[in-house]
Amino acid sequence: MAFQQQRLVVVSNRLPAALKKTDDGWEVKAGAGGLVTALAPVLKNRGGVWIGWSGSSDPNLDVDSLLADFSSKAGYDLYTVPLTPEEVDGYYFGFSNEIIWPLFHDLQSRCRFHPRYWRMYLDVNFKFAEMVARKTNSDDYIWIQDYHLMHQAFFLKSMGVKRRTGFFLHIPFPTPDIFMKLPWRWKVIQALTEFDLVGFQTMQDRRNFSACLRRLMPEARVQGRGAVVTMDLGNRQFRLGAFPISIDYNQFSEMAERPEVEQQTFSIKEALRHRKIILGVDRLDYTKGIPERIRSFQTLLRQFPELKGNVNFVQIAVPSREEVDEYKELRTEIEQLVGRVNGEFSFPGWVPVHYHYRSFPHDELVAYYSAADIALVTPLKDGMNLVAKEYCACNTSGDGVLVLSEFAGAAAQLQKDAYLVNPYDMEGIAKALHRCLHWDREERRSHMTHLRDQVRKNNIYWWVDSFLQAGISKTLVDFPEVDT
Ligand code: GDG
Repeated sequence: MAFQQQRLVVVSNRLPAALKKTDDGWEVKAGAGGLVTALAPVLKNRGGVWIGWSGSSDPNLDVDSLLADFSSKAGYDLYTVPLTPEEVDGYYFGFSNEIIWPLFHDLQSRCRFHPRYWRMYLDVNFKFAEMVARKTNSDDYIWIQDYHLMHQAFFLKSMGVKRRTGFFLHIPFPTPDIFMKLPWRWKVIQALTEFDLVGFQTMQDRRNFSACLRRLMPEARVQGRGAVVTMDLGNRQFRLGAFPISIDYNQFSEMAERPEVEQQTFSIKEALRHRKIILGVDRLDYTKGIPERIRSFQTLLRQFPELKGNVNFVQIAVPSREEVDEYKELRTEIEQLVGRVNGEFSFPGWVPVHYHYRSFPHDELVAYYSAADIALVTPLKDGMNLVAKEYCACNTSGDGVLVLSEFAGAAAQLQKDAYLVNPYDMEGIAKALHRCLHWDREERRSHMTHLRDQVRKNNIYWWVDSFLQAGISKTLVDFPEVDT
């Protein structure tokens, strides 16, 4: 069966629909975040199945009928894996978010290696695999998403269920000196080798994985060259590839040109009195470098006082993992910092930092991207970072500048035309901002044109096709290296 026809089954921690309790009962909304933004248009286009958790652990809630309407509008089937509060606590908040998330972002001091988390992670992965086995058949292509579900192929095989499986890691893969700290390193690596294809965001992530694998399984040998290679373990083989995720370029670019969005863009600029706008957009997460970014803006105003009254920093922070203490503390830290910077510099008619702690409707977000003179995307480490690409797609004037962390996966593809910075270097970022604010129109346009071309060409559909081709085709042809 050609890869275009094979039924696609996406499996991820969360379904692309979020359930929210309101005064009138339950509301079903499309989920936020990179994964949903990336995959929803693809499944809608080709049809298929999405398996995941609904976000509710209420045993009395009839999740399936709540989701039926969403599913028929979305154009693909949804199947829910029910999870108890204990399972969510151990597998999601514990193993996924207190161990793998910080460790894979090189922040090992934030890890809590509780054995209970590991046991719950395995139990929940088994539960997911049982659902996959029940709802799919051997002609389907099973595409597992992200670090919550690294044991899917392992459990499917242990149940004797034959499926074609691919796994994509949305976050970075660390170097051996960091990965080896994981108490269950061998079992995690071994489970990943059970997939037919393991995909990473960048060549560097893929190289890190190969280095860890060779450390733990010295018999492993890489065969081939390019973005997709074969890993030979002696008795079996599997594929490894780098597939930088992207966005639906046309959707963003067209939305930015809709008259009502252009009106919003204009209103934002008017409200800020046509001062230069520097924009940050992130889930509120400690990997995104938000406090460091605010301090860099403070440094900019201190070092270049002529900018006072002429520039605004707008930070949109989308609430994320709000139940977790660390995220609550981060929110407080950011709010205090914003207060400090505004207290230091504001004068009547000018408040330097505009901070929004909420999720914006899609069209308003696009209007902000469109209005911004500079996107300041400075994660401490990031698998890819879709915000960087969305900014380019929305910059239809071609006048904007992307200032990008060298530790975002997106830097590998966009390094030639983005202004790369070290997110920890506040003076370096201040200098970069100052320089970009003074770039002439021609320079800005030339870089932005190249950035937009790159994102247009390597868009979300290109990403899906490259992954599925590597996962489903028998031979590996035409997979040039995707970045350096
Ligand atoms: C993970 C990896 C990787 C943000 N604010 C609003 C809003 N957003 C949307 C953006 C963007 C998404 O959230 C954030 O995506 P990122 O890629 O920046 O980050 P993560 O959520 O951490 O995603 C990351 C990604 O997976 C995909 O593989 O790139 O490295 O960490 O799409 O538009 N959306 C709306 N309102 C907002 O206020 N509607």
